[in-house]
Amino acid sequence: MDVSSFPPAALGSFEVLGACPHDCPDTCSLVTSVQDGVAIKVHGNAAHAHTGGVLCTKVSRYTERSYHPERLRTPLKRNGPKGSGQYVEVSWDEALTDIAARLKTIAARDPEAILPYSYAGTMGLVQGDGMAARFFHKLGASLLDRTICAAAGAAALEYTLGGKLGMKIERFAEADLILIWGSNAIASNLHFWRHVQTAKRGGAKIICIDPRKTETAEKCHTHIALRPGTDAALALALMHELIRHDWLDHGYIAQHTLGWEALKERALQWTPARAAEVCGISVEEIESLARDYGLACKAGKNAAIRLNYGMQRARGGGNAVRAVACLPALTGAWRRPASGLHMSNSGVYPTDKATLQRPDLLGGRTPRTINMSAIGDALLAPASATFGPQVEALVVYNSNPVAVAPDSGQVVRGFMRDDLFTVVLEHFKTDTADYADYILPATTQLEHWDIHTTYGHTDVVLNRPAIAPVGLARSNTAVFRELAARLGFDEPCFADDDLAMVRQAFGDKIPFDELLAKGFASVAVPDAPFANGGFPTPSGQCEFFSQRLADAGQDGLPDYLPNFEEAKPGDLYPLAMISPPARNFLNSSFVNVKSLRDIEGEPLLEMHADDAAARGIASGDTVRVFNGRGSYRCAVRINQRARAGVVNGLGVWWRKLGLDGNNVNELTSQRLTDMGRAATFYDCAVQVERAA
Ligand SMILES: Nc1nc2c(c(=O)[nH]1)N[C@H]1C(S)=C(S)[C@@H](COP(=O)(O)OP(=O)(O)OC[C@H]3O[C@@H](n4cnc5c(=O)[nH]c(N)nc54)[C@H](O)[C@@H]3O)O[C@H]1N2
Ligand SMILES: Nc1nc2c(c(=O)[nH]1)N[C@H]1C(S)=C(S)[C@@H](COP(=O)(O)OP(=O)(O)OC[C@H]3O[C@@H](n4cnc5c(=O)[nH]c(N)nc54)[C@H](O)[C@@H]3O)O[C@H]1N2
Ligand code: SF4
Ligand SMILES: [Mo]
Repeated sequence: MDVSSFPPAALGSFEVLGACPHDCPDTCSLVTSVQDGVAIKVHGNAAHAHTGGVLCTKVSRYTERSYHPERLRTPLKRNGPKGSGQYVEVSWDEALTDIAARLKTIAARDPEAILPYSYAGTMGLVQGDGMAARFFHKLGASLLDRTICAAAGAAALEYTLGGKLGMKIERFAEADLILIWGSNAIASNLHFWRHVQTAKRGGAKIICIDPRKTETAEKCHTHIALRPGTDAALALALMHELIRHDWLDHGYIAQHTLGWEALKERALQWTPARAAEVCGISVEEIESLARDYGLACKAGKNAAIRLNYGMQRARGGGNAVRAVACLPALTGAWRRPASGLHMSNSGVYPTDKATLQRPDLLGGRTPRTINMSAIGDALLAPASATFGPQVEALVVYNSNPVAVAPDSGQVVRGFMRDDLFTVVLEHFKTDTADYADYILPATTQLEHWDIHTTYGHTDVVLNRPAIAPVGLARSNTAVFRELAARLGFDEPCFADDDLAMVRQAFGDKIPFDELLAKGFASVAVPDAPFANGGFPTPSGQCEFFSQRLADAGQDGLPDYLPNFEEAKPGDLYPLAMISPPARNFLNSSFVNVKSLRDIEGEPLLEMHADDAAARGIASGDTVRVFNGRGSYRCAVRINQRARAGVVNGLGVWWRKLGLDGNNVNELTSQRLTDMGRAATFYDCAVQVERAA
């Protein structure tokens, strides 16, 4: 196949295979229909089993996003106060020359005063941290701790199972019992939901554990609406019941686990009554869940847990994931391929990060690491012996921190600093772009090469350009290549083109011809990875007790850690607020696509009828949601989705579309989780009142 024929010639109709770039476990294989150089429609690839020819609503509107009238088409330079959104068009040459000069001056003083900030706007290995990582490594810039999403769960899984590995997602179709724990699959993991439906048709029982009655919870047989941040208590009480009824696999425990006696002692302190109190649910709900799970496992049936990120965005998120991840080893559920647990399989890929990202270009330097989940504090921190130099320059790509990072009042104060030089590579004038000194127009997935791994299934998916760049947009790689040239970086890797980098991602570990021909290729992963133990932990066992955690001064056993902000009745801020994503947005992406925004309506707080009545609030009222960090006004909807004591502020709206020019992250905090130094978005106490 002639790879130089992408994007296809200007005239004629073509179908181009691509990959969905978004931060979603499904990583769909896309087919873009192109007519005379214009992308007409993006479809799901029917030949890719995980995609099954179906895309979510968001990405089936991808052309609406790519050709959006507000798409950035030229580089822009700020000519008004920070945050005013006033810009003038400049040439690429002018922008890049000035940016290179500014970075060079700062780097000459101290390269660690420069901070790259990026996340998963695209999950592509090349447009993500490919050329950008090479550039910042060579520069010696500060490193970024990429903790905003999954770091607590990832660390917890690593401590317990040894890595991000678990059941194959397609095996859920054969399960007899599925626990969907901390996941709104219909919204955020649609292709997994197909397997749940298959299992359900085959007679499986489906149980959802989620404080919110989501569209997923509604379609399950049972919904357990626990209080946010209490999953570890629930999991320990389940262990209590498994022990009490002897629904255990003693052979598996003896052969393949570490710390059983200590865990048993801990779990026996967690009676269902005690956990029910903590979780705000009934003893019967706990006993019945334990019976379903314990009896299924004891009978050798397939009991599968889909553990997702909802539970780990609170103080004890790592402990919660550890507690749940112990369950399949206690019951021997790991023995069968359609049984066990899946959180992420992203650990299976043989990605050649050393070649892609070139950490060797650091040349022995060890720059400090700045935590992206506390970017507000980092931008406002003065130089000090512990912090290092003040951040003088920020280069943002693939992320919209002003909207998505916690405690956005503080984030905005940081971005407002007049002495901070900010460059934002973007598709749109996002909330973050409004604070940039330069905004550089970036290509979308339809316009560049890339290659993708995923955290849901176990294939590699190739993305090839379907159309030429819109306007003067340039790929992230092109920008960092140009900046490298202007800074005189002459290592050959800075001249690699995107296709060369796509090939470097896996070298010969994935047959590139197959990728080119089909658009995807599978990685060999064992069915039932822990059927015979073989956990990639230091002990080779499933580590109920973790010596590594104990050495780090933490509890070696999983335990329940109350939220930082417990939100008890009578407290100044007595309501717990969670802010899970709206179904038709992807974090803050797609909020500006009108057809999708119209489905979501407006920024919204869901509230239980009792909490509303106590405050004289009626559905449709405008309410003020507030705590010590800030205040946010939006419409309220009183419905069954919210449990008593918990409000749901669906995210992540663009601040500039909010009633007061802000969003729900005005209220969330920068405090970090027990493991992984991750964000605690769902550990947030608020008060709500009717707004005037
Ligand atoms: N449509 C859509 N899809 C997405 C995204 C999106 O924004 N929109 N985001 C993508 C990204 S970046 C990610 S990380 C994933 C996230 O997807 P998930 O891993 O599913 O995580 P969340 O959506 O954060 O939360 C999932 C569910 O957990 C619930 N939850 C909140 N707190 C708790 C708790 O303490 N315990 C329990 N048991 N449940 C709790 C929430 O109510 C929510 O329904 O989805 C991806 N897919
Ligand atoms: N309150 C609350 N806040 C949350 C969450 C929550 O559940 N509640 N979820 C958190 C989670 S899980 C996550 S992962 C983070 C996500 O935070 P982000 O990773 O920042 O995700 P997005 O908001 O989708 O912003 C991605 C941006 O990247 C841009 N982009 C996409 N592709 C490209 C490209 O090729 N080049 C360039 N230059 N730009 C590109 C998009 O236009 C978009 O503006 O948000 C977190 N924030
Ligand atoms: S966002 Fe997820 S479900 Fe939607 S197309 Fe992309 S990978 Fe598929
Ligand atoms: Mo995420």
